[in-house]
Amino acid sequence: MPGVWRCGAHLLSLDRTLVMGIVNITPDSFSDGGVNFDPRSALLSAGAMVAAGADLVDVGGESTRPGSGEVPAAEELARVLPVVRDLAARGVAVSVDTRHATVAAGCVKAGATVINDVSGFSDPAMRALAASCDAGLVVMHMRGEPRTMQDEPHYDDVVAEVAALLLAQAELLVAAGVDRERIALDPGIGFGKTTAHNLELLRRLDEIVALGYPVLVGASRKRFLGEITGVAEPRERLAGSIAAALAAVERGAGIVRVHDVAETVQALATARAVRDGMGER
Ligand code: HH2
Repeated sequence: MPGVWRCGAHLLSLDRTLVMGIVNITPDSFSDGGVNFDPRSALLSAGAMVAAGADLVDVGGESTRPGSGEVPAAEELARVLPVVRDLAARGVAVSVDTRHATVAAGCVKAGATVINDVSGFSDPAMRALAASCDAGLVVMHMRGEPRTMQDEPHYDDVVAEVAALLLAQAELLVAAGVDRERIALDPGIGFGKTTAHNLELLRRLDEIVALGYPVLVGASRKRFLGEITGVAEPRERLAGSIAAALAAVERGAGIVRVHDVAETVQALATARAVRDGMGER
């Protein structure tokens, strides 16, 4: 069901899996906290990701790891704005990872072409902003909020419940005047979910894909990979991250959000070549 994802000036083809590289300008993100807190380091990391084949760079100024608290919006904006502005000026498709409408608005003005909202556009101010611009939108599912979301999450049927909420949020955006082709859905791996929930969402991802929107999956380095493999250090979860990305793509994911761009691009190219051959080359 490939097509396009309309993200401002960028019309992204979904014929091939899109890779979104992660740059967290935070002191406390769970796997790369502090590494890119300095804007110069963030720009260098982002540039390396683009050179390695990233289609988009997702810039975040607030960690949403389990247990984290909110960062004031003004502080978050000050962290991300210079990096967003610089990358956008270089023609990079920039996504801003925020749940704050004022941060998203500032970044769109500075050239960001995607708003990635882990709270799924549940804030009416976010939906109003979405309707007033032409950025791509990532509607992610989160149960609760980061501070408390891992306190015994319960679902009767996690896939059905996540799918229903994502569809409802997408319909709210469409009703507000947003073009469907701007919307991507994300089951929110690790956001108010146990390892069993995350695995079921990956195993039955085709049910989310069947909603008819491009699906983004962010499993990179996450805690459930540590639980499966016993690898405690997030930066050492590369192999598990790639296996999860490939499993998601096999079930129809169109976009993967990853820390390790070069390695993921290589794995995806190999999986694609096995499936389709090498074509005319
Ligand atoms: N995961 C994280 C943050 N933003 N956005 C989307 N759409 N999907 C995700 O799965 C997702 C996300 C958490 O990962 P990370 O940014 O590496 O860590 P932190 O929240 O600690 O900054």
